[in-house]
Amino acid sequence: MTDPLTPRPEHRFTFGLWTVGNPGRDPFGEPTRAALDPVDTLSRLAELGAWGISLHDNDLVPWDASAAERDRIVARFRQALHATGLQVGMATTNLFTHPAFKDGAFTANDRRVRRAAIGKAMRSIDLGAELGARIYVFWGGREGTEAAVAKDPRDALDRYREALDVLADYVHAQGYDLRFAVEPKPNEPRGDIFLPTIGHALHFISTLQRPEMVGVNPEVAHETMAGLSFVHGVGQALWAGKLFHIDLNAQRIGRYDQDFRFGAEDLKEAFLLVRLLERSGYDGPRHFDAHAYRGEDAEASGTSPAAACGPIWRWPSAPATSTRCPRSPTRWRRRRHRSSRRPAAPERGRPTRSRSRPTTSTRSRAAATATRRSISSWSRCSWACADAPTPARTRGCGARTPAASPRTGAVRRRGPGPAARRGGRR
Ligand SMILES: [Mn+2]
Repeated sequence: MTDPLTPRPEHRFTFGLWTVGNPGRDPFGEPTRAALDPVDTLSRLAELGAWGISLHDNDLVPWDASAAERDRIVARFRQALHATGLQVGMATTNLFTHPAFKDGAFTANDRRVRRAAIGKAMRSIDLGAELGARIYVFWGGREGTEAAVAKDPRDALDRYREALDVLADYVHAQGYDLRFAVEPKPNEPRGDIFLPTIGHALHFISTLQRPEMVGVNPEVAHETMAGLSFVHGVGQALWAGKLFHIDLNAQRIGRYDQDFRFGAEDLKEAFLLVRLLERSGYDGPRHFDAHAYRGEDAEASGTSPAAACGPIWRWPSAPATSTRCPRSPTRWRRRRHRSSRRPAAPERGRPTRSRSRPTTSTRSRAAATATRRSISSWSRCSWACADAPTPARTRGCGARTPAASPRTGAVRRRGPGPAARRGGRR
């Protein structure tokens, strides 16, 4: 008889390619071990009963790969997915490693960088859709400041919102079955990051043009860094019908981003989180964003997936698919029965409430046209634009985008923003 605590694909455990394949680099030290081939990672995860993987564009396709190389790499990876039966649970864009993003991506003060970031995100969204991802995460690691005078937070939020609006329109125009999830974090690598907590992100989402297709991807470590209760944050996201994805790991309050294994710190909070997710009927990926220790190989570093997820690996999970609880079969069945009579949890379907959509009904036709134009120009925008040495090269990149603010260079939507609706800026 199969051990009910042995992980199986129906438990929906997923791992980031960047976690299992983490080479052990940290801010003070170079890598301690060789990088793993993503295809090898797939076979190992499949053996261990994982459901899927997640990836940044550059976890799979190197930064400087040619179009032909990219196609070759993606074809080989797709073949491995097919062979192992693993799914891509989530995809995202690396908008933080390249020096061009030193001042941010969507919120950078340099308009060329903002356009290049949107172009890179579009190509990465294409990759995610091609690999079958249904969730697309936005972690704005570089969207912030060290010197607060360098960036008015209101301008940054305008730019951030515009980028997500354009990308949501792009997904819609391409007909992709993809929803967005914003991942909050208070700091690191920036001194302060915009959208620092789940609550900030939930409000920001309510100002978007397509709020129904955007939710959150909260991470244990990120909320805990800020000293907040992760369970309460996740609870509010569930309550709002916005828990689209979740990043599981562990963290001590007030420290740097430790990314320990889930359950490695504060077991009570970990238990309460699992209890909340199970009771809520959350059926998205159970995604581990824990980094392996800095050992020299898989054994020493806990790079092996079983070690990377710790106690949660034995999480019985998904009552609907568990046949019995080894400790108390009767009670387990009773709980399943009760939960099956409950109305569907809000995150199971698309959100039904529409009162949090202040912009859509008031948005002018002109603004819609401007956004459509932006898509067509930005989607042609090449990454090279960010490093373009001459104005002549940049003119071809986003030349038809909406007018920029003469003061800040921020590209604004026509029509009133939230600040104007509140009575204007002072
Ligand atoms: Mn994360």
